[in-house]
Amino acid sequence: MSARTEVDARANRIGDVDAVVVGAGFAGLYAVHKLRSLGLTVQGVEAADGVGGTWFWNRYPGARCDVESVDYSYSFSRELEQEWDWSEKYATQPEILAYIDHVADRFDLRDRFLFGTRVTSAELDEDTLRWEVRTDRGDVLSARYCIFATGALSTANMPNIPGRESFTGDTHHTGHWPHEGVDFTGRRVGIIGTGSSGIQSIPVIAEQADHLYVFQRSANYSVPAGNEMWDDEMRRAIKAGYDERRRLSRESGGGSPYNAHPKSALEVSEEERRDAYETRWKLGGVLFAKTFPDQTKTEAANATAREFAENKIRRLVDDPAVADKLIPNDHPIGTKRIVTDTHYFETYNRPNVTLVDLKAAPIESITPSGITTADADYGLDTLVFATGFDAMTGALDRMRIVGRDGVSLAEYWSEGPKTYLGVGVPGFPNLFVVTGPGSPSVLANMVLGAEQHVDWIADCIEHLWEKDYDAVEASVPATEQWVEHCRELAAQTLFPLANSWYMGANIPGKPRVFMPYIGGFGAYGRICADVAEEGFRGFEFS
Ligand code: N01
Repeated sequence: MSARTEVDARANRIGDVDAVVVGAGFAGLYAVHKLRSLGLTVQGVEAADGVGGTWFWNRYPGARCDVESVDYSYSFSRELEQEWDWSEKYATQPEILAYIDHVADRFDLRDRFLFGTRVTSAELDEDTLRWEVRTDRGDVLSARYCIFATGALSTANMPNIPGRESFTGDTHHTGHWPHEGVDFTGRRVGIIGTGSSGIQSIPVIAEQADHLYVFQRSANYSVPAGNEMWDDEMRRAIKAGYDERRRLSRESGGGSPYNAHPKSALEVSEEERRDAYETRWKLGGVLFAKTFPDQTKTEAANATAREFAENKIRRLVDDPAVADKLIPNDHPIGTKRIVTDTHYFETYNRPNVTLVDLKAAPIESITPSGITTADADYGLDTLVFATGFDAMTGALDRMRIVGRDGVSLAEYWSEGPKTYLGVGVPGFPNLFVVTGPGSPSVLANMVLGAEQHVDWIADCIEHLWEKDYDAVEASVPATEQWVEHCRELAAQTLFPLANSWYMGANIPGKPRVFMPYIGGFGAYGRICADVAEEGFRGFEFS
């Protein structure tokens, strides 16, 4: 029986709890564990039929994490660290989901969740300062605290291409991949999108499909993962080194135990620069963006990294005309998330793969039998949308979250998300966002980020109890200052130049604002700790 069927059979949950946690991904599971350990009554609610969050949904072929498995794992339990064996450097989606399933069972978290159940609204009762939370299954919960662990990349973006619904073949979005998998054998497959999801799945689909057409609007930078299988000796070394790895990660810019070369890219000799890039390239993946500290800060430094990456792409792709199209020319390298790939560029050397350049000839429509661009018709049996997400705010905006004076979160954020520390929002007392906009979030290791946020939220709730307060709320001045601080930090970088999902640029009509905090994971952690130490400076208590 699926969780959804069980939900249909269950009675609606109606009643009072201390906290509602929305989402059963890494963040939500840890929030339930942590708050329960403080003695709170907690109700988790999860739209999916199981735990895992992004790793529950994104089952497309080739899906892996671009943070090393050993780092992209919980640090709150030494026993868990020691008992779990990662099999490779960059874990696949099934292995990460198995890990999350293990955590849910080991810490007995599953029965705290309503699965197959979507929160539709959360409304503040201004008299009692409690939240009334409603779900699509008819549950009505009253909670003192609402913790939104709804993920930064959880709301799939389906572009409104004319004729989309008319296609008579199979259609899939990478973010909602069927559990039973998709067989591409003998099929003419089209894939729209060359972000991380597209670039990870393209080589695997190409191996199966009769022909794969890649519909690329913008080329993307990608660095090979350099993946490795771990043997027992390596696993022993990893387990012995966890403490130091975590310490370095917490102090780092991105939540992994790596720091940039100590000098500017322009300060070093050409040879030293090339060696540094080569070392990072071999290390694999997204960390290439942080080889030098100024790499995403000045165009001149960035140009050196671009040149290095371009040469690599040219060496990997046989046809120079195809290589030209695969080299990005519209954004500084690293200002869109660099993809971590496995044999991506080489895939274009296969005879059964065609790169369709949508900059040269845009899609005009999707037809019953395929895709029509400005200069050709492509007959397709299967269409894959690797078109990304309404990032960081999408999941929150889609719920009706109503705070003081009847103002909804979507209204309050209509010109871009405004938070204090990415965790609190003025007018929304006792509502906490985990790894929300205004925190390092997607720019850092999301698992350590979630732990840091949840621990901080738990400390804040304990502070409320100690002082005998009912509610905590981000103040307007502290929020305005924080939003401005985040904006200033972003303006000192090249990130605002890219039409990225960090900027909301991938969603028509979304305000163009750089959403995460870019001051670094370590710096952010220190700010949060200072705020807490100073009696939660910038928050108001009632
Ligand atoms: O989504 P994306 P994603 N017509 O937004 C194209 C994380 N992640 O799912 O760039 C044609 O990056 C769009 O084109 P353009 C990771 O943080 C991590 O791939 O807008 N094309 C783009 O090419 C990542 O950054 C992992 O011109 C259209 C693509 O679709 C984030 O999730 C794996 C279009 C969307 O790329 C998002 O990645 C997967 C249209 N109408 C994801 N609309 C790992 O851990 C959109 N596109 C490795």
